[in-house]
Amino acid sequence: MTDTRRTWSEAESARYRAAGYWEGVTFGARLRAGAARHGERVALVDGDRRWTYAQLDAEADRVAGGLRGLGVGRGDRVVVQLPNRAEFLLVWFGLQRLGAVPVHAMPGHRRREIGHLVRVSGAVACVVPDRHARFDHRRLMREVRAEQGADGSLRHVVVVGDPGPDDGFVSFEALRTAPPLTSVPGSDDGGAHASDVALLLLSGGTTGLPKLIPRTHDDYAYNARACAEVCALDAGTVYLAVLPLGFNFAFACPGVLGTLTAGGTVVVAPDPSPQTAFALVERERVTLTSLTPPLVPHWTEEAAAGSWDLGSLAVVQVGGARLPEDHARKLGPALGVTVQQVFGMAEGLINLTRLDDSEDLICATQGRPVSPDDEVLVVDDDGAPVPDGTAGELLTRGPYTLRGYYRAEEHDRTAFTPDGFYRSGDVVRRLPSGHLVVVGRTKDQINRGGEKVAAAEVEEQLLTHPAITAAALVGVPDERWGERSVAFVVCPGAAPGAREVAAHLRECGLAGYKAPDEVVPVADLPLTAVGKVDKAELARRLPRA
Ligand code: J2J
Repeated sequence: MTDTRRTWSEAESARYRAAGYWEGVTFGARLRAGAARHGERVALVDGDRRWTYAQLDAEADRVAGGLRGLGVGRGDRVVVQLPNRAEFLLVWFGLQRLGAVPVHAMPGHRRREIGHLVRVSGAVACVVPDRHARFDHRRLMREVRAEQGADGSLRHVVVVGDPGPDDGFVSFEALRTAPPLTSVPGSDDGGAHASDVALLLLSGGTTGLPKLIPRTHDDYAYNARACAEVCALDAGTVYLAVLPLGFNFAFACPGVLGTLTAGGTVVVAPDPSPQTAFALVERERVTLTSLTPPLVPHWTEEAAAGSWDLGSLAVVQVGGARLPEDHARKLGPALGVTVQQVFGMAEGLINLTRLDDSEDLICATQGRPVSPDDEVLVVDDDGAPVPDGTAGELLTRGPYTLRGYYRAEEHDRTAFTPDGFYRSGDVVRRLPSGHLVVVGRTKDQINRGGEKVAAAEVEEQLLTHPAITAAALVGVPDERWGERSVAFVVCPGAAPGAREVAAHLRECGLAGYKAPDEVVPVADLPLTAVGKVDKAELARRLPRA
């Protein structure tokens, strides 16, 4: 299949290069340069294991050597589904060294999501853990492999840990002992160009099937650097990766890549609990971390209750979903940090509150764009710009915002305006300072504490349940998650309960976090004047808790 990706025009590209946003350097070459500059500094910490920049660079060569032995090369896509462990980054940089393209999967993804990612990306390999969170990923990969069949693109499954018996799965450890890719000029990145796609991120999605987001070396490196500048990162930065590494927020806003660009240290946290995180903050003198809103009350409570030394921690970012203002106001004093709100999207645009913003801006807004060349339009239903202070849909275009999804031309026609603005589906108000306040959304998606659920994807699977003849998934306000999902179902006979529905969706191969929190039987689904399911009306019918 050819890559018909829509991208920036020549003129725009020239402008972004001239402005210094796009530096023309691949991630493989960046790692090599980082090793030359920061060689003996610690780049990565996972438990008792540590890698200096020089060691990380050498490790990327080893992993690349092993992957090349499997036939993986420039432009090949590889689905990476690994939990927060150093191996995520060893694999990621190994792929960059070959000019290959990691596809970021989430640890919770199951047969349907992984199968879809493999199919759409045409991936030649998947990298998975043996087991994680009491789930056997080898079993999942056996199912995916069987489903793809011999005609599919998938050639290899690499397992971090025990590959299991006679499946033809490759052990990551064995891969690392293959002859390393030699460090000769030109072998830094397999000959990739900085304008090539460097990675594919998964969109939160609004349709039946999630879309892939192509990010180039040029644009993604700028994304990380622009965020790093706003956060004033330097070689003294110690970033704690609490959220999944595959999540754009933790990876590049500024996250892992921003920290490594600055010569700092990345520490991976195996779980997001405040106990685990605070112990790492103490031990590694962490300066920066990032959270989603549901974690905030737990972190705030534990900081007050425990006797932790959080003195090194300077900034805590919160984003991915709306942070209640009073949670924001309590977090800073409880941890003794500056809070930074982050309103970002894997598609591109990142908004950050500034470290020296007033407390009101920090607590009550979701920040402003990180690049002077981020173009933001707030428009009404007819696409006409609205005055500051009025709510409207956020459209955006700029040096690190995609112009088209990966192999999704049909979808692109509605997801972008004719002049290349991405329709975010977020409803915002812009203040005269440029700060944005997220007030709602036009897209049919549920944001469950930062985890995005495309209503259409779940509804499609709900209809495969024999008892359900019609279904609508609706987001309703929730104390803990910000929003929870309620499935309204029409059933001629007995309606299944939430547990049965969850089991059914699991059978369908859907990630667990997409199962509805509640299932409500209804006689019929109300329609709007234009004949769409009236989800606002359904939400109103729900008895208030
Ligand atoms: C309200 N809604 C928000 C916020 C994202 C940094 C931070 C987050 C993401 C992310 C990211 C929000 N308040 N503070 O990629 O780099 C909702 C919006 C947005 C969608 C994007 C990053 N921060 N959102 O969450 O691609 O609806 O990226 O369009 O997963 O999350 O989701 P996603």
